[in-house]
Amino acid sequence: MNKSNSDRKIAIYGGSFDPIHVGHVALAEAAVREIRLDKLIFMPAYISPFKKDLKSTNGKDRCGMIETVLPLNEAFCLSEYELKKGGEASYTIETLQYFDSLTDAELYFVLGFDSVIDLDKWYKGEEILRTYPLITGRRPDTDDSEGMRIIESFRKKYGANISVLEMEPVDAASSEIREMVKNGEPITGLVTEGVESYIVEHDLYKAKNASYCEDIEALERFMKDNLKDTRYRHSLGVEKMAVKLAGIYGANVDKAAFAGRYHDIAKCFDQEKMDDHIRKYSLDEGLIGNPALAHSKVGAAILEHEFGVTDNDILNAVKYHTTARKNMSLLEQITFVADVVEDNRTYPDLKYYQDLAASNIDQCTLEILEYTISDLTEKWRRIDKDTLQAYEYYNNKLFKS
Ligand code: DGI
Ligand code: FE
Ligand code: FE
Repeated sequence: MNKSNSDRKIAIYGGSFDPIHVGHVALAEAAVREIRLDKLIFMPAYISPFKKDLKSTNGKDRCGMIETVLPLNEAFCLSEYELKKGGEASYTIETLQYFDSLTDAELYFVLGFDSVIDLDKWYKGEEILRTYPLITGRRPDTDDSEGMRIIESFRKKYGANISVLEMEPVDAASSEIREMVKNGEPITGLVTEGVESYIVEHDLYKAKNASYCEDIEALERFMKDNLKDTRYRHSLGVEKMAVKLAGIYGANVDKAAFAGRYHDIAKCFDQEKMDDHIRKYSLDEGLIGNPALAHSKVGAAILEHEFGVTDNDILNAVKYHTTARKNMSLLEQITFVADVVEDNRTYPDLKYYQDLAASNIDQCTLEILEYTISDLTEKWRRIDKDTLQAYEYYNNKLFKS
């Protein structure tokens, strides 16, 4: 239907969005801005679960990631039309015809540059080219003369209306992002912060052997059953912050995520349960009656004995996350610091400590210890020997030369 006289413009942006990355968002924003779209509908494609070679994320999570970018632009919205339709028959031409029949607006189709130049090979691709105005983007710094030549030939041959928007160079590809997450490499900058958090919180793209315990599902259940809501959110916040710091300082991102996520696994035990575990695992008797101090030691013991965690660095990161100790490993230090500076914390100097954590982790460690010691002193509570030794150690490390 030719509706080029319509004053409303709607676009459908199709793709796998596995995950949606900054390149997708940049193209969507440019399309809204330059074509003056009233609405841009992200349309994640249905991917058959039988395509076993293409291990793809389920539709729910791909939508969940898209949802986090919707607030970036008033025109953005999401449709589950193709996902709900499912099956083999999810052809673009049918989606476009369906939406076209629903609206008086002029309907555009947004797609990546590489997809446009392939379009005549799609099912009824020629009809798409003849019928619907297309929007794509190109990076000004790449040689795409071959692609532009093909686009020009589509214009001549089919009268195709193709807008090629000049884009900021963004180096993001979903397949590479999945691979990076799997390898424990940071993806900051390649996806928006919201998508990055979503990937961490939903454990997407992880190789199953990248987990460090025998039964990750059982551990997840244990965590959900034993932590209050705010403590659960705090744990995810520590995981996210630990991943960020691991990226900055070159620690193993997967181990940082694991230690961060499960560091407080025993935090919500009542005193009786805590004390039972101290006896059961023959931990220091001095911990009895002191759950604030015991939860880190008990947590490490549970991870080791009930969930088969064998990695000593992870176990020590959990064990010393409350007190710290002298000469911590990078992972221990990251866990200790991430616990205090994660995003859900609400004390007034949070931003200061977050910046310090990212720029000088030793000094951040020292300042946290300094605060802990003065706070405990004020409250007349006993200060653990590891805390005191850690303070002395990091003080010497920073100020003695
Ligand atoms: O578990 P979180 O609340 O996330 O944080 P955390 O594991 O650092 O625990 C904080 C609590 O631990 C807080 O109540 C103070 C206490 N704490 C930290 N270091 C010491 C300590 N308590 C004693 N008695 N001695 C310490 O050296
Ligand atoms: Fe803790
Ligand atoms: Fe904590």
